[in-house]
Amino acid sequence: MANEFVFKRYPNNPIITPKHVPRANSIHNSAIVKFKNEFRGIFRVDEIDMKYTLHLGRSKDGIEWEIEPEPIKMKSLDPEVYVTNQSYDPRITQIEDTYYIVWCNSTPQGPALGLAYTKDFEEFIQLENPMPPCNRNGVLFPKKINNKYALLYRPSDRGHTPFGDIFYCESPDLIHWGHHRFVMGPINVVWQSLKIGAGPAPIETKEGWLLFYHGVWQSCNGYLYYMGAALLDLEKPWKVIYRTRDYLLAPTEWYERVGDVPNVVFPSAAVVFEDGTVRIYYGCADTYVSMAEAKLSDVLDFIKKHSV
Ligand code: BMA
Repeated sequence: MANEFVFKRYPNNPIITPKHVPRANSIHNSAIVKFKNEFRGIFRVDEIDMKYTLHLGRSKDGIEWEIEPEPIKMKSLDPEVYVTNQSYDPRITQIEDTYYIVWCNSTPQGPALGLAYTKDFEEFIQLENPMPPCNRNGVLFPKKINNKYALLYRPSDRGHTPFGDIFYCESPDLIHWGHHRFVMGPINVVWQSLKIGAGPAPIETKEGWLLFYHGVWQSCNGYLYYMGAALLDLEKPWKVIYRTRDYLLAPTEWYERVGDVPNVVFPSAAVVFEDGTVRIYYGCADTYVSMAEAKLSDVLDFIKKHSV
């Protein structure tokens, strides 16, 4: 089965452009979930002073969006948690009736994960810093594993790192994190040979946790970002059962090729529908948000047939 037959891009991509927010330079790498009978999103908005912040978005169908012009103001139980005016690349995970957001703060000591929750997408409460800098691409699993909250993250450095591995850790209370395990790193397959990072919240399937991730390689003209997927063990998610050799999505369309950072597809949200469709929302060229859909069963078949 060819790649093109697994994920189909929405014909009217990109669904979000900078025009959605008056001060936006670009809107990309954003998190979207179903909420009641609607959709909610946390959007990464880079403004015209190039400050990047998180904005709330609301949608009835997941395609037409209204995005708040002002960034989300989170409340914090502890004034010492990372509070920065530069926040980016959120992921949302629903655990029971609570939506947890993990994102990356630009701190003077480097990129650092932030963690907050909301129950209504009106009030956002920021929790303890889950990890010291430098860290990116954090995302929670949608349920406790072995009775603990479980998080994927990627140690990094202060710049656009030429390395990146996915790690796993767990916590009894979302405050104390431990049991750190290596999950997977770059491999000798060009599009994922430099670094990788977790995408949307893992999806539970009978065959394992389905994890979409981005893989990066470096050409003579900079970094290129692709989407792959893996199946992780349900009980021990640091054990990789299958991992795609062939990519599932590559930057081939104009809106993925041309933008502030060319040649980037950056999966950051996945919504599963009752008919077995999985919809990926992904950042495009650090400028737009687009979506692509596939049958979950086709994705699982693809991963198994095209595994390393
Ligand atoms: C990464 C992050 C992402 C971005 C990507 C490509 O390091 O900064 O936000 O999409 O680079 O520029």
